[in-house]
Amino acid sequence: MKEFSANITKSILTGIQPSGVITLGNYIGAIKQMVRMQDEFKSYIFIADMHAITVPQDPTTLHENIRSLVALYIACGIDPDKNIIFIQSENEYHANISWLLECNTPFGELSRMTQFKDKSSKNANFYAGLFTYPILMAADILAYDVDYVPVGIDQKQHVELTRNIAIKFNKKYGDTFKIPDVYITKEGTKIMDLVNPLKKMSKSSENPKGVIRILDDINSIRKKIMGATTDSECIVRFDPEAKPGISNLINICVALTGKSISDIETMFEGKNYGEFKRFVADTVIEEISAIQARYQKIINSQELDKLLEENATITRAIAQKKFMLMKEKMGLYK
Ligand code: AQP
Repeated sequence: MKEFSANITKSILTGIQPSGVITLGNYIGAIKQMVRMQDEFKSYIFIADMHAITVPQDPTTLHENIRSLVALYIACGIDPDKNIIFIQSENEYHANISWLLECNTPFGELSRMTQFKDKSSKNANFYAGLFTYPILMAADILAYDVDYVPVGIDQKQHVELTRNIAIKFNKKYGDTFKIPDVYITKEGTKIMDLVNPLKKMSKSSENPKGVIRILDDINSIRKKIMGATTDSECIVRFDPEAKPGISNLINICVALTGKSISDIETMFEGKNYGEFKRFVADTVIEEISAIQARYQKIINSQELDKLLEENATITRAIAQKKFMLMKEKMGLYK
């Protein structure tokens, strides 16, 4: 059975929702970072399918996206021998732990979550799961006694809630959970929509022209980049406020080439946006076509099934132990 390297002592847990095929934003903002962290931390990387269903999903598409995301994680460089990649809903203890935590979370505290306020205001017919989502997230984290949770600033409040729930639980019932720390990921890597560069590039976006998906065909990726919104200044200059479109394309180049912003500005001094966009398109296509080639080899392989089965067993055993301890502490029948 797989074990983490003995030299690595600190652990993290992170996940992505299979709410659509992942975007260049998810790749740059989350996956590339997971790849960087895999030699430094024991990483539990999961497919957050139970979080995805807090908003309506088409069952057939969701099912496809779950397996596809596992294959994409690996194709993007997440090493299945160094990380534990697993599907959240394959481990029923996440939901079991979540319920016990739900019965230990003050309603008032949960009501303060700003992401819920944002998301529920966009759709009047939301489900209760959207409200209790942060408690499931607390269960995901606390089940594995992880040290850190790498998140963007938008998720910081949820990790703080997790800490509060765990601290209160430990105080009430005795030592049960490790208290995790937020690991705030670097700013500046937020990739924006190509059509509306004031909006984040999102999996569930309604306008496909603004979003590059990792499995898009190469010609359509080129078209989307060539058609990206820019400005009339015609100078490749980084200025997110005055030039959000061009700055977004510069950010994409910086993330994929390792060059600095000023390197890119210098490279395109006196050149037009068409030339710059061609460079951005070539850079993105080079990276994405390599990922797509690896993906094709993985998606239908039996090794993927074996890996998921093995990791479901490993993570179930860990989370079951935590669930049993919680039951005992809370006085439930054991
Ligand atoms: N545009 C982005 N730029 C940089 N990072 C991004 N992430 C998402 N979009 C960008 C990061 O990817 C991870 C995915 O998290 P998630 O699937 O839980 O949900 P999300 O942040 O809501 O991502 P999406 O793509 O916008 O999904 P939908 O459309 O379903 O809401 C996170 O680490 C996030 O920071």
